[in-house]
Amino acid sequence: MPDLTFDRPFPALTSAQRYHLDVFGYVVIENTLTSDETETIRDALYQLREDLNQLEDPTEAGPRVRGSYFLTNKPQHHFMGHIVEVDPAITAYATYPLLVAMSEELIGGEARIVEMNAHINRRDPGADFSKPPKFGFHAGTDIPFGSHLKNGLYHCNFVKTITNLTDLGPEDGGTVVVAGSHKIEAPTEDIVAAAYEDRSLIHQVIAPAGSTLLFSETLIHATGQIRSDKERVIIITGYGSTLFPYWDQGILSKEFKKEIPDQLQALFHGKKHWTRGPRYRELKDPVDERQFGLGNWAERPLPVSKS
Ligand SMILES: O=C(O)CCC(=O)C(=O)O
Repeated sequence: MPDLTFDRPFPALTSAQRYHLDVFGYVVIENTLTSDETETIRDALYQLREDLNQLEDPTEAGPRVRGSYFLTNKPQHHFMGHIVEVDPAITAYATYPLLVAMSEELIGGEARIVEMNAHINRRDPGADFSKPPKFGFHAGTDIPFGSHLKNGLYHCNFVKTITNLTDLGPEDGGTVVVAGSHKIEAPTEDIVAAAYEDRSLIHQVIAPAGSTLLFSETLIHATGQIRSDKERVIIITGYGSTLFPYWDQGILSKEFKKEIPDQLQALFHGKKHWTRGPRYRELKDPVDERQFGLGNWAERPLPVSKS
């Protein structure tokens, strides 16, 4: 009997979105969240920052707030780790059928959550705006291990969704990527040097609040430079193939574990075996147009039987 799972669209991307993803290693889907959902998640993150700021030791070693802690704690930058059980709206984001399905489409198989965090950041007071910016470019997995092709389409076993909860104009520090680097097996520093030589190779997220960047972790990426007066808030879920372990300090509380319904077990815990639930499309396959709202994470409907 197949493992119990929950209903989600497939394919989740249009052919054009899938093509963009293949060519550049990323795609931005605007307005995956409504403005109310965006505000609710943003408020939950502001509250988390406030709660963490009350702690004597808000680091990984400290007592934590519902599992979360500061990875970076500077006046201009709060990076909050392991936020998955901080607030039901945040858990709903991690289990949002549309985003899970988009990630699975890029993985080429069933997904599990491997990482969840958020950044709230402002312009760096020490930044030198007289020169073109340098970024903290990195990738999360290497091309030979992370990638495979099926039906001519690119797949990666570690992917991320980053949703901006504030509007991102050109000066507002949207994530930057070296376009197409998910397929270039040259040393990262050589690719980055080429991109600094021709900055049109560096693409930056510019999108209204509530939009989602989906990318493969083979793609070289970084935080953009904030030049405006605006604060940026983003929420990130990392998804991997179900046979992968959790990436960082992802210890779920006993109370939270008890709340996870059967159909979300694999999404939270992965699987102990190697049946990774392949999910493949062809480029021409039409998008599944069913609408899946953010909804209530503990009540995700089961798949509709096709018989
Ligand atoms: O801050 C950002 O926009 C990018 C975050 C990032 O580099 C990551 O999640 O690996």
